Amino acid sequence: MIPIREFAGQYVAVFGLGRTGLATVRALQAGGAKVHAWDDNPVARERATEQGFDLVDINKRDWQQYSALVLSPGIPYRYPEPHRLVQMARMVGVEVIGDMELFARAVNAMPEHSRPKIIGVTGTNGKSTTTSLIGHVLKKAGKDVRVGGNIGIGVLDMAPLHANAVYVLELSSYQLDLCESLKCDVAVLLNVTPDHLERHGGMQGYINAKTRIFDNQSEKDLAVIGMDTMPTQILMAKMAAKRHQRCVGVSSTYALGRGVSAVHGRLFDSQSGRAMMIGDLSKIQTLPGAHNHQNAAAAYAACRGVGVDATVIMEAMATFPGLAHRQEVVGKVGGVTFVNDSKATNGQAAVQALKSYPKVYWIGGGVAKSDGLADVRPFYGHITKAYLIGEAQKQFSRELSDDVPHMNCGTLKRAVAEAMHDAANSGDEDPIVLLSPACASFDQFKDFEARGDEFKELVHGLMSDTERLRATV
Ligand code: UMA
Repeated sequence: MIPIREFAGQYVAVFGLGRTGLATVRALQAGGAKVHAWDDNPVARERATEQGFDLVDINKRDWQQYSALVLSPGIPYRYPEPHRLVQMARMVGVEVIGDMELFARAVNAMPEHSRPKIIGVTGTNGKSTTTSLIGHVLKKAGKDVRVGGNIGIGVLDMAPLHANAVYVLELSSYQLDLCESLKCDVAVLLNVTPDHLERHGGMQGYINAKTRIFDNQSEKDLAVIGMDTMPTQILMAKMAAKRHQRCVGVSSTYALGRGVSAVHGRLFDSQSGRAMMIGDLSKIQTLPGAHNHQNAAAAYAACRGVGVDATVIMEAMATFPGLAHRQEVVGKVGGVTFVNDSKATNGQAAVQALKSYPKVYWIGGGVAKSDGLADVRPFYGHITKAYLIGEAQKQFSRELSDDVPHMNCGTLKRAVAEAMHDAANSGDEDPIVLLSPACASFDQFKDFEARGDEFKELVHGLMSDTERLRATV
């Protein structure tokens, strides 16, 4: 845990008692603050009380006493409209910040020579893979590395700060919105496509939140920018012209004259102006598809940025174990391979998985994003049949129309059973059932992890003993 001493002896309100909130309460209390913690949800309050946290209903308190309101990222801050307690804090001039801001201030309060290094990673898609890949490479390179943030570990729950540590932080647009002082030695922006627009008042607000990752960087710092989406290309042109920091473009679409490119899976470093072949990413099974090659190019640039040798990076990448819920191969049942890509909560993310397989039995649905299947449409040809679940099934059924054979299954359980039946009887060589829902999960599950876990359980339930043993080895 990272104790936060900035508010020692002062009252601080912490709102939201999920992973962020609970870690924040512990860190503030360890630093001597008087914390009033609250959550709108009685279940979350009960859970916190059971864990020994004292709660105070901040709705009923005098807000003049608080030095800050620390808000969890999932709670509306600006749009669609600020939560009532955010409005209350603003009315009385109490600053509203997130856990990343507390972390950033704690780092900035250290003498410059003893600060740890910070690598921040954001983007619409691929940030967890890239964050975890950077962490893996740095660990293999012998660094004292800590991985956290949006990837599932509240930043203040990470090991204490010290000079030789490297913090690799996955940063969501929500977290960046609540943070002003973070200075990343290396900041990675992978891509920007429409997502979470309701929380940022539209696309420009979303882009603004993402680009905050580069705020406070100096000429000694490095910005790694994915060149495969239009907003990031525009940003690269603007930032390179301003020269506040060194900028490196990375791509798996273009062979960049200067930058890091993955061309048909082969990784080239042309940062010096001369292209050097670094290795072949297509041989790494846990990084399938062009999107993962761009993630790897970004991870390579970030690790080079903190001084790791190119050969060491490539060797370490080859041993990357991959991430749960991202194109995770669950196993084979009667010749049918099941792939869990539950993390694909929007159309763009589902496209990345669909691109990797020419023919799949596709399970999709949940709570659709505003653009539904618009991104998926060009890849309809990769879907042999679709099995639809959740709230979105009627909408997706209309969108797929006569172009893709499909059935409304309602539940994941039925979708898995139907897809298994069709795939096993298809006569296809190596048929694949892919869960890559292009939707949020919260109509039927707690989160995408719970959805992916249920998928894996259902698949394990279909396996014979021998297959189950093979899947767990
Ligand atoms: N709450 C209220 N009132 C509200 C809304 C929420 O009291 O109006 C309470 C809820 O009852 C709940 C708590 O706030 O108890 C939840 O807070 P939260 O949604 O911020 O969730 P945390 O558990 O703190 O998790 C957050 C991130 N979640 C979100 O941003 C939605 C996690 O990212 C992150 O791993 C964690 O902090 C640690 O940093 C998850 C995520 O889905 C993976 N992120 C989004 C994404 O990747 O697309 C941004």
